[in-house]
Amino acid sequence: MSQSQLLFAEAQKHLVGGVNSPVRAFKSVGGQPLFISRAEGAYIYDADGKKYIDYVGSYGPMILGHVHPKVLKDIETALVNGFCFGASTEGEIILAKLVKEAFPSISMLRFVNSGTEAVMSAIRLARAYTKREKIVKFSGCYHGHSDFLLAEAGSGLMTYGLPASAGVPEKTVKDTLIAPYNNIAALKEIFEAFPEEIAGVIIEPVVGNMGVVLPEGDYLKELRALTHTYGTLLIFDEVMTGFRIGFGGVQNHYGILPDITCLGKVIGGGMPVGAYGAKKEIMELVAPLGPVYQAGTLSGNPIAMAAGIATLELLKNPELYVQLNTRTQTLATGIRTIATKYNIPMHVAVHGSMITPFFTGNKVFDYTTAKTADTERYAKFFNGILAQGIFPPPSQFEAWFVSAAHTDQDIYQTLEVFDEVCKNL
Ligand code: KE4
Repeated sequence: MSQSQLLFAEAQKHLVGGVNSPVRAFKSVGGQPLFISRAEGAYIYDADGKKYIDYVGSYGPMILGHVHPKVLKDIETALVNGFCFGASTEGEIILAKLVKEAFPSISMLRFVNSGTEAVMSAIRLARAYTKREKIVKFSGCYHGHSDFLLAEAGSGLMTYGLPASAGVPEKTVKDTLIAPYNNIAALKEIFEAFPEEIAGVIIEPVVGNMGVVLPEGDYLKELRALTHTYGTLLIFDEVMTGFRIGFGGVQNHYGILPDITCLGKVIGGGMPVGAYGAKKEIMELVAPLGPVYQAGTLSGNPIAMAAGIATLELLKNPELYVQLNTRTQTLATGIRTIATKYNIPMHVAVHGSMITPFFTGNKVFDYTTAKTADTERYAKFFNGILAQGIFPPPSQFEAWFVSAAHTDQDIYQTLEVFDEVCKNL
């Protein structure tokens, strides 16, 4: 047995499913989950010392690559000054200013410890600000595991949410309405049905959690106009997309400003950080200024702030994004070429340094089309490339992440393995 297998066997005795987050269990691709011993740059090493080119990147945070020397140094410097105080530190101000510099729609923000916390707080804030209770989310979008967002579309036209998880009471999601992504007509119907009841519309403006799915045409512009018309707050969940295409988010790239932005992943540089922010008029409702309660023992943790500051300061280099996004496009072009060469139906979607190869001949523009992907074929592909030292997400419906540490040689080597595996897929 490999070390990963031995560790997984032991882990299953103590940790649910042997993991601390379900996707890591490799359930949808089969086989044994990897246990990682260390990582550096674009590479991770499993418990048996096997090296992989990493396209999981901790599901987004590791945009600079693992153990970036500057980030490491700044974390070490912070560590000797104390781990956490339950009191404010200058680092929280510095990181907040960097986030505001990147996101002009944010004039005030609050740090939390995860994307889930950021989104949960943003929804509470939207409900308090509008004095309304209904929220709209989109099929296939994931916003963390707070109860009222673990909702999926019911059958038929009515779009009331049904619990997407055991333990979520029906009444908890009765105010969660579900619309298809990239379908403005469906959203208009919801607004016409509940013209004065919707507190917020929350969306992954570019979706990462179906795999990468891009907004079509003027979808985001129409979404913004519709929410303005009905006095509903537009919440961009940029936990994954934040800093993924440039020093900012989808909102900068498409020029559509939301009312509230949720962030996570990259802003912590690998340490646990989430954030939500908006213009002052909205954020001033949050305690201690206003009646919206939200708190957190480790929020603004000085070590996490140091990691986030070092990361964002390094990301203020436009050349880094030109190189990173170009390499991602090279990977995408290479995958498409290989798929065509072997007549494998494939839709490859790219947003900055996020990429997903969907094993389907359909164009993927929403959850229904995403689900036409051949997950068995993806599983075979995944296990084939994993065996040859390439580590992508163990699910067809995730984004792959390229980092600034990936070299042209890494991309070339990845495509060589793809060709080898796709030959017999
Ligand atoms: P966390 O609570 O996991 O920090 O963030 C939740 C979240 C919120 N919003 C978006 C757009 C997200 O992508 C996420 C978390 N993303 C998943 C990847 N599909 C994290 C991986 C995992 O759950 O282990």
